Amino acid sequence: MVPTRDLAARFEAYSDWRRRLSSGVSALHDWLLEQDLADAQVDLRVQQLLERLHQDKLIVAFVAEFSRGKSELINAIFFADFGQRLLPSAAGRTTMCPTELLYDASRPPSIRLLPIETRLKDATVAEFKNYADEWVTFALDLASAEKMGEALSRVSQVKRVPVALARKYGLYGEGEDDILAALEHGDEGNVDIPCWRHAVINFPHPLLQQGLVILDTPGLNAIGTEPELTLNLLPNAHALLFILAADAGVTKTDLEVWNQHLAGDDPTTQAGRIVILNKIDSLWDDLKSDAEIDAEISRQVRNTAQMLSIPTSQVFAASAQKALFAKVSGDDALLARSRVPALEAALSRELIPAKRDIVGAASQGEVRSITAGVRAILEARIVGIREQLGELRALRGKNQDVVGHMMERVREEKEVFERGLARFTALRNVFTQQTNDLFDHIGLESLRTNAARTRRHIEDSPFTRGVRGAMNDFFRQIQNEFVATARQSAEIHDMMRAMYARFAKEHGIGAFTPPPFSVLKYQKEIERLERAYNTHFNTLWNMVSKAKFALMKRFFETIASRVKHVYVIANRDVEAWLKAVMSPLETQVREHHLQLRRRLDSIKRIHQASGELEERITELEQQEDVIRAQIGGLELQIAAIDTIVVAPDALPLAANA
Ligand SMILES: Nc1nc2c(ncn2[C@@H]2O[C@H](COP(=O)(O)OP(=O)(O)OP(=O)(O)O)[C@@H](O)[C@H]2O)c(=O)[nH]1
Ligand SMILES: [Mg+2]
Repeated sequence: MVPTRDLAARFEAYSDWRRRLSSGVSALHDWLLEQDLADAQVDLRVQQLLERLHQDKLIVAFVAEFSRGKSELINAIFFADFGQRLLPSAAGRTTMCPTELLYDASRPPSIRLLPIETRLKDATVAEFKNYADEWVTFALDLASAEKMGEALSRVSQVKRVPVALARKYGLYGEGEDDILAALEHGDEGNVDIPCWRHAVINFPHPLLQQGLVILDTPGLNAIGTEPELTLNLLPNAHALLFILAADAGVTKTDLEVWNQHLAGDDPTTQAGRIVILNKIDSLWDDLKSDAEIDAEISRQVRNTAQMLSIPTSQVFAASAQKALFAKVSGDDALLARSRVPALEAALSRELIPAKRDIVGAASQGEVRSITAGVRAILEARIVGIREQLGELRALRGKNQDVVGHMMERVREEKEVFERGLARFTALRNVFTQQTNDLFDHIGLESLRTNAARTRRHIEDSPFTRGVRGAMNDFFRQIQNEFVATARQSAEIHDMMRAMYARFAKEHGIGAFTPPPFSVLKYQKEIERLERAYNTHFNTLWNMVSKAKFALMKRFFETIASRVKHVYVIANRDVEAWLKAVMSPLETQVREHHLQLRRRLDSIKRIHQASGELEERITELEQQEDVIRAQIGGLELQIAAIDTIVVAPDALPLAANA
C-alpha cells in the first residue's frame, strides 16, 4: 500500500470522472446535432456545462496563526516530490501575503505578485486579477528546484517604510493591536511591511493541473486586514484546514483566528473543516515509550477538540516537518510516524466524494433541463402526426367533396391560428417591457448607483455611525431590489403561464408550465455578506485607529465587489430563465404553424389526386416511427450520462482501502 498517494489517486479519479462526464455530454450534443435537434440555445448551454466541468476547482485553504506550519504542511502534502522545501517555511513570520497555488494552462509557469502599493487604490484583489499590468511576474524554472525555491521565497519579502506610509496602506496603527507589531521595528519611525499584497503561483503540478487550488495564508492579523480573504477566498474554499502546534497548545490568538474565520456558525458555507495538531514531533521523547507518547498525543487531541467544541474525530495529529523529510528521504517508518498519511486519507475521503456528488447532481439537472425542451418538441411533432393520421384515415373511401370540405376546415383553422399570432406578437412586446422593468431592479446599473451613493456617504461621514448607516442603507437597498425582482419575475411567470394555457386550449399546442424564478439563493448570499460585514466591522474598527478610514473604504470595496459578483450571476440566471420561459412558446408556435401548413398541403395533394391518400398515410406512419426512435435515442443518451455520474471511481486498491 502506498498511502501517500491516496489523495493524489482519489483526485485523479475525480478528474477522470469529470472527463468521462464531459465526453458523455459531448456525445449527447453530437447526437442532437446529428438528429438536427440542437438549436442555438442548446449549443450555448452544452458549451457552458462543458466549460464548468472543465474549469471545476477544488479549493483547499490553510489557515492559522503564524508559524504553526501551514507552508510546511503544504510542502509535505503536495510538493515533497521536488525533493526539497518549495514554499518558504521558517521560524517567525514567513508567508507575508495570501498565496494561491494553481495551474492555468494559458500562462507559463510563474509567480505573480500584486504590489502592496495597490492597497492605496479602491479596487479589490479579485478585480486586479483582470489587469496583468498591475502584477509583477517572475517565470518559474521547473528544471531547477533551487531556482524555483528562490522565486517562491518572494512571498516572504518585506521592506522598510515610514510608519505614516504603512498606516496609509492600512497596515499599521497604534496600541496593542498593531498589525505588524510582531515584525521587528527598525530605526525610529520606520517599520517593515510585506512587499506584496497577494501572490499567485502558476505551477503544473499534476494535482493543480486537475483543478486543485491551494490557498496558503499568512498568520493572524494579516487575515483581518485583507478583506479579500475573509469575504471571498475563505468562504469559497471547499475545505478549511486549521493548524495548531503541539508545542504551543491552543493559544489566545489561535482561538481568535478559529472564532473569526472557522468556527462555522454560518449555514451558507458548507466547507469541510479539519483541524490539524501539527509539530507532534516535539512530543517525541526518547526517554518515553511509544505508548506514553501516543497517550500524550491523544490527550492533546482531546483537549484541542474540547477547546474548539468539535468532535475528536475532526482533529488530526501530524508532523509536517518530519513528513516532508520522510518523503524526501524515502523513510516509510518516519512517514507513518508523522501521521500525515492518515490526514491525507481523511482529506480525500471527506472532500472529494462530497464534491463529486454536488457536481454530479448539478450536471444531471442541467442535462435534464437541456433535453426537456427537445423532448417537448418531439412530442408535439408526434401529436401533430397523429392528428393528421386520424384525419387522413377518416378520409379512406370518402369522395372528393368530403376531402374538399376537410381542406376548407384546415384552412380555416390555419387562419384562426394566424390571427392568434397577432396576440403572440403583442405578448412579446409586453414581455420585453416587463423584462426591462426586471433589469431596472437587478441590472448592474442599479447596483452601480447604489454603490456610488454609499461611497459618497462613507466619505462624507467617516465615523462609526456614518459608515455603519451608509453600509446598512447599502444592504437595505439591495434587499429591496431583490424583493422587487421577485415580484416582477412572478408577474412575468403568471403572464406566461396564462399564455401557455390559452395557446394550449385554443390551438391545442403542448401544455407547458414555465418554471418559476427564485431569488432566494442571491438573498442568502447577500445576507451572508452582511453577516460577514457585521462580524468584521467592529474588529476592523478597533484594530486600526489611524488607518481606519483607508481600511474601511477597502472593506466596502471588497463587499461591493462580492455583491457585484452576486448580481452578475443573478443577471446571467435571469437571462437564462427568461429564455427558458419564452423560447418553448416560440418554438411551439412556430412548430404548430408549420404543422398546419403541412396538413393543408397534404390534403390539397389528396384533393387533387385520390391515389395520394394511402401514400401519404404510410409516409406519416414512417415519420412517427422516426420520431419515436429519436425519443428512445434521447433517453439512451441521458441514461448513459446517469451511468457515468454514479459509476464508482476506478481507484487503485490502496485508495479503496
Ligand atoms: N518541529 C516541527 N517544526 C515544524 C513542523 N512544521 C513546521 N515546523 C517549523 O515551524 C516553523 C514555521 O513553519 P511555517 O511553515 O513557516 O509556518 P506558517 O504557518 O506557514 O507560518 P507563517 O507563514 O508565518 O504564517 C518552521 O521553522 C518550520 O520548519 C513540525 O511538524 N515539527
Ligand atoms: Mg507560511
